[in-house]
Amino acid sequence: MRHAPGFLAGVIEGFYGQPWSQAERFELFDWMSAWGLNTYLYAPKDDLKHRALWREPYFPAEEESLRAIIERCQQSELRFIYALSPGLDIRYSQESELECLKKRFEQMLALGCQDFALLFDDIPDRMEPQDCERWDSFAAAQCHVTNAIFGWLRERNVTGRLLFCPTPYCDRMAERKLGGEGYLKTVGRNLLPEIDVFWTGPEIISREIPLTHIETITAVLRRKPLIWDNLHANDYDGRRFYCGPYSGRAPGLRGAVSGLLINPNNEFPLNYVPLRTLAEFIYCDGSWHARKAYLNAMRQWLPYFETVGHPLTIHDLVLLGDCFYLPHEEGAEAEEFYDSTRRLLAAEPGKWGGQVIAFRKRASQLRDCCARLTELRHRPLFYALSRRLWELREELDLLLSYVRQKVDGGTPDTPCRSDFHLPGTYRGGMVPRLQHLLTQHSDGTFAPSRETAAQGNVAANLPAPDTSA
Ligand code: GDL
Repeated sequence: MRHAPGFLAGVIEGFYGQPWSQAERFELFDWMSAWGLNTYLYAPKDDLKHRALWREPYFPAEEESLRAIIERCQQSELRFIYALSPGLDIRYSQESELECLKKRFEQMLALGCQDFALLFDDIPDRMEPQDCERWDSFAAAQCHVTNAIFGWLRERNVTGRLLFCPTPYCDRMAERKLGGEGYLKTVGRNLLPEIDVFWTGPEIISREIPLTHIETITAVLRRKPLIWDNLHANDYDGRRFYCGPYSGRAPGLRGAVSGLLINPNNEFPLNYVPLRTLAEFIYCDGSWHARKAYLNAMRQWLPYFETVGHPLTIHDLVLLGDCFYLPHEEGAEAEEFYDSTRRLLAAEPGKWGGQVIAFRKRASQLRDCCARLTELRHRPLFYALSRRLWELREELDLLLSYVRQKVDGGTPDTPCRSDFHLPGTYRGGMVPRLQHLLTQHSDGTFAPSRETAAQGNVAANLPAPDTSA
């Protein structure tokens, strides 16, 4: 499938946490140019000079590494877009602030950069009193600054793109009136039509991006949105990663937006399948089969899993990948394993019968797979996986041991213990304790967990403190 000229397809380095290394970026560019992706957006949230210190110029060494990225993109015929996020503390009405933006962009122009972005996501949605005197809305102030930068770039004969990320960048935020009443309408009206506007869909992490949803936002923004896709981003949950396929989007989306850029996992080596399947989605004819694309991409990823010992099979890799699939769903094999294990544990051990054999086989396959991956030759890939594999293996060991004790250990109500899962070191710490205080229901609402509530009842039944003294 051919795309409109100027259609942006590619990757945003736009997550919180440690930015990718130069070597990782160069490998990314190799993948992208081999697969037909055309755009890389530099926007690592925790590069201090991208956000917190946006006014400070780059040091020469930093310039050199940016120059190398730009040159590498040029050699690979990729569009390099440089993003700056001044929104944490910019004073929109001060000329000196505009000068700081220009200074930074000037520095980037000198390094060969031609395309830019101004991002106003994840910032406090209020302005300084002087700004409020000049503009009646946050959106108007941001549009003013962005339009001014656009004009300034054009005066320098820069023909590249300028992208803008609004403060409410998904439906949910707009519904909550983030950025103030009518924010997006003001952007639609005030922002110059040549400037692209980012949008993440119905949610920050959108399970689906329906076409009807895009039609509505296109009317408001008065332009096709540019999708900033967080489907595979994992910066918000350090225990997970997502190696499932690009999914929940229909091929018709491609014609309805000005581009599709994904902001994927922090750990670069874990992004093979997300990026490979995105590229396939970009070029597919007819309908899109996410699972089929996933299985194909997994086969291509398998050679990265060479070990110093017993090799991993594609079945092992798919089972493992299914445990770290997508934010809203496990892959089919992991889901099936979970369901059958849950059913097994819910039943009386005396009635387990043949299910135990099936459970042991599957759990052991997955457990052995985690163990074998410690012998990966590709160490960066192993290091990216290792904490998650450790955790998965630990849970599987416990389940296997529980089932073994119930089957072999005398009466069904003999308590189960494990010397490797002891209170304090197993699932311990402040974060899990805090996590247990509230429970989330399937409709998204929160309430005190059963344990928390039970403690409340105990407290409520205690005799009133003696205040007579
Ligand atoms: C966000 C941030 C992004 C982050 C992602 C996932 C946008 C526009 N901004 O809200 O930097 O990686 O969520 O946590 O998506």
